[in-house]
Amino acid sequence: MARKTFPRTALAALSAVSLLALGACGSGEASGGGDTISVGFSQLGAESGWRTANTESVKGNLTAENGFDLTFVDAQQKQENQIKALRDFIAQDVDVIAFSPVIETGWDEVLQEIKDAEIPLVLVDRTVDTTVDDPYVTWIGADFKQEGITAGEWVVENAPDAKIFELQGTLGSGAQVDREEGFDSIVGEENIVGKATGNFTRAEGKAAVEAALQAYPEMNLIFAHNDDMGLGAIEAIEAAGKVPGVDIQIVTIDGVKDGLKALHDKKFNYVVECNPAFGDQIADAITKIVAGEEVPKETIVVDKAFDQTITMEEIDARAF
Ligand code: GYE
Repeated sequence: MARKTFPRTALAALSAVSLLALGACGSGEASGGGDTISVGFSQLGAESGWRTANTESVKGNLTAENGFDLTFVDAQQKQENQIKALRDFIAQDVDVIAFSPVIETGWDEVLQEIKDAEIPLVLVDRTVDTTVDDPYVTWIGADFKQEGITAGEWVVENAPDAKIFELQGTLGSGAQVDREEGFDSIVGEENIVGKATGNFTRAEGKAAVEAALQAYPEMNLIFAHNDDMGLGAIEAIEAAGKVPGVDIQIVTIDGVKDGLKALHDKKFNYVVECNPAFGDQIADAITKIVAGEEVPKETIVVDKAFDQTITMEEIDARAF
């Protein structure tokens, strides 16, 4: 698939193009500061604790003090809003565009427009699946498939006979597609009694588990693609008079504070981290691109995993 390959050949050319573009229009013209880099950032939403932490990290690093003029737009999980924001950034002729795509497909036209405008693109967090050749300079995000594999390995080791319900993230998003592929490859499809999406939100996660409790009375383990949906699952399970973490085990991905507290309270059983605090790496990549320096085609943000032995000190010491 196109998004899985990271051709390096066009990188040098793109960097050169970005330099030329900067030379032609004048870096930081709009904001007045000689070295200011204007960045249009299309965030996909504010659906989860992870996303909130990621947004804070982006805004905390792409600051005026650090030399950036940031236009930040929240798309509220709607692709059409993201496409509009991206077109606005092209019209503004920003120095660099960064965005986190809500789903993988449907970007071909706008990615081509960005390319035609010769604005370097930094892909953040989620991946794209596009026919456009070499659409971005660099991608920074987590290895979602590996996160799913790590979660699956815990299940195989600790609950080998589990009847699993998989609470999927936004369907068609890189985070959903790859986590599911990784997890299912380890536990085996035959051990999964049902699947439904909770769109990465607490409310929709709760609703999906309410329905699953009816549809799959045998389920005794939920794999939630993020903490927020797992927290919604806790509410649904408790409302049904069952004990989360015991009657129905819960494995999640993210490791935001609320998720790790649920793990410490033994309502979650295992949490695979997905670190959202990589705004510094985004800022660094953008600075290098504008300076014409080479950047790697992909940067994987490193994740850990936690079990119920986690302490409150560890949780309190975390930045997100
Ligand atoms: O796990 C989830 C968020 O794309 C990695 O999106 C991100 C995911 C994250 O809504 O909480």
